[in-house]
Amino acid sequence: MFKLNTLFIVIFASLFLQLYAQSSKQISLNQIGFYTNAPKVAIIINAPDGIKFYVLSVNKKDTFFKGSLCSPVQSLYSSAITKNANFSDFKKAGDYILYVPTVGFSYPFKIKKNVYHEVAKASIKAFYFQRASMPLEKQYAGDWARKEGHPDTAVFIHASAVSEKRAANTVISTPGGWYDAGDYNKYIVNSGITMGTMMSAYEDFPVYFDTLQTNIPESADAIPDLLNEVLYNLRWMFTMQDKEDGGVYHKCTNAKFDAMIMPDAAIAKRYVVQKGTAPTLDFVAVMAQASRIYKKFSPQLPGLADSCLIAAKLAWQWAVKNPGVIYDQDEMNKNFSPPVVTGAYGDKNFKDEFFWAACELLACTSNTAYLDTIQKRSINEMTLPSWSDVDLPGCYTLLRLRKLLPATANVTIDLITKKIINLADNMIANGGNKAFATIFGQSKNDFIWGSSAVAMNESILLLNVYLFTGDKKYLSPALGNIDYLLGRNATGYSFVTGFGARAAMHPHHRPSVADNIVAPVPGLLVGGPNPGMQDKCFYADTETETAYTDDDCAYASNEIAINWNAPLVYVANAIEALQSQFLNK
Ligand code: G3I
Ligand code: 9MR
Repeated sequence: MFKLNTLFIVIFASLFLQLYAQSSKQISLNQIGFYTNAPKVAIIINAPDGIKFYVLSVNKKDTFFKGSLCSPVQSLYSSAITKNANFSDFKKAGDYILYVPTVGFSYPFKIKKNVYHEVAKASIKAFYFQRASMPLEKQYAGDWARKEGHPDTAVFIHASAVSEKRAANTVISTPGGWYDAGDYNKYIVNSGITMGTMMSAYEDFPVYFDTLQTNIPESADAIPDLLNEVLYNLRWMFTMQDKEDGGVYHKCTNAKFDAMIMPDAAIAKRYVVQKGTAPTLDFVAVMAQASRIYKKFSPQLPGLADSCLIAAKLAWQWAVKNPGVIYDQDEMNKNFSPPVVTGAYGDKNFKDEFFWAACELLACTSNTAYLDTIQKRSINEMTLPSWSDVDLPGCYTLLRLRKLLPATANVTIDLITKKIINLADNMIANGGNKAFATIFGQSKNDFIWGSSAVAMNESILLLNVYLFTGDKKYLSPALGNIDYLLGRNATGYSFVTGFGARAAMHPHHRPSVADNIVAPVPGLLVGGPNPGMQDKCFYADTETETAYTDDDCAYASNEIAINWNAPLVYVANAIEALQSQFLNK
């Protein structure tokens, strides 16, 4: 009888557990985990009143922590009503799940040191997976090994890009570099902000990066892997400058986007199109910053730093002579053939590009001629960086290298410092988006095409302000946006492929779609919620903060892009470098 009863209880218990075996989508939390001493919050969506939450072992046998849910909050950007489960006081390293009676179990998560080490490394490795003009070998690429795509050794001068020595259809060679995104084109403007962000990560955390290995073909050399990766794109950028006059072509591209095919199958004719002020100035900034950074590696890379600076100065001269050359693709297509309909990256305001380029040049030449341009730029309202907005990267450089700059720059730098601190303080002043306990998402305007990168650029700002003020109040909000990306958001997805039990599986990324491998290429940051939904795909959820669909059709919310991955590289690695602030002593 006793045995029968026990059997009955076991069967009943296992049925009960199976009922809840599937993790509840109502529990949004960072699906990777937390540092021991960091804030730890899960968000329970539409939970009944008066219930508690429990932190359990993954096998659900042991209960480690019990707490009450906070009062409900109506989200401002969706119909979700959320309750906060705060278990920051629980600091024991291990593997756990959260249990909320009547709601269910969360995805598993860890509490430990180095908790973001793998995602931080993968965010850099993602750039290796984006490399054009070389095969990805199994020993580095694992399951995602693939053939070489786009040698780009025979690229045509488009009719829009004709110059005295380069008639239409002249062939040039512009190999290497990273594919921009889910498409296979290579755009200088977007490379600009991407490279600036990656190199700034190195400049801010050199000791950390000097030993970080990502298992790429260059890993055995004496150069840190982050800089090996950056160098791959830098060498491509060199080839996009016309050495005759210093101007830089806007992009190396097909006329039309490829189908969803592998790189080696994408063999459409490639062009470089019109030179422009934006690509040329972004090129200046990147080359100047590179000349500074790679100088340290002159024995391994003889002449590189000098070549970068020469290229930067030549490009600067072109931009000064051609200060207003916009890239207006529609206009271009009225005048030249074939029409080019790939990504436009068509900025029209170059004040910030002049500023950034001048900052980087000042920082490596100390030539006060550049200070003029810097001082002329009156930045009324600081805005987060994006492909078209590059004031802040310039500001970060001035602040970072302040001690090395001419004293005449001090007044300007003081002013900029105040404005940046102000921007950061405003960002954290009201506690951010209360429904998800993140700084990101407090404004409707955060949810743009590539919103994930807005979150990461906010964190970069906060981390920079921490670096130059030493004030720790900026750290937890910066970390909170990592929680957002890894699952504590209104969609419940982790937006980093390969990381988290419910991570994006179907990014708009041609190799991931075409390679016949179930898992997407790992370490890629998808764009995230974008109520614009310009792709016109089917979205089951369409509210501001839920307008995301894990479908490879959805390029407006589920594409990946180098300028989004780069701020993830900065933040995930910076946080790992600074983690002692979040660990129990
Ligand atoms: O600037 C306006 C702003 O004033 C307005 O409030 C807001 C309202 O939606 O729109 C803003 O413009 C947006 C612009 O990005 C700047 O953020 C446009 O709506 C939006 O359509 C535009 O999206 C860009 C998209 O290309 C389409 O051109 C994305 O920023 C950009 O990241 C994306 O980049 C593509 C490349 O073209 C091709 N390769 C893939 C890559 C990623 O999707
Ligand atoms: O694949 C393209 C993606 O990289 C771009 O971000 C996006 C917007 O420019 O366009 C995608 O290409 C689509 C094209 O614009 C319209 N036809 C469908 C294409 C997607 O397969």
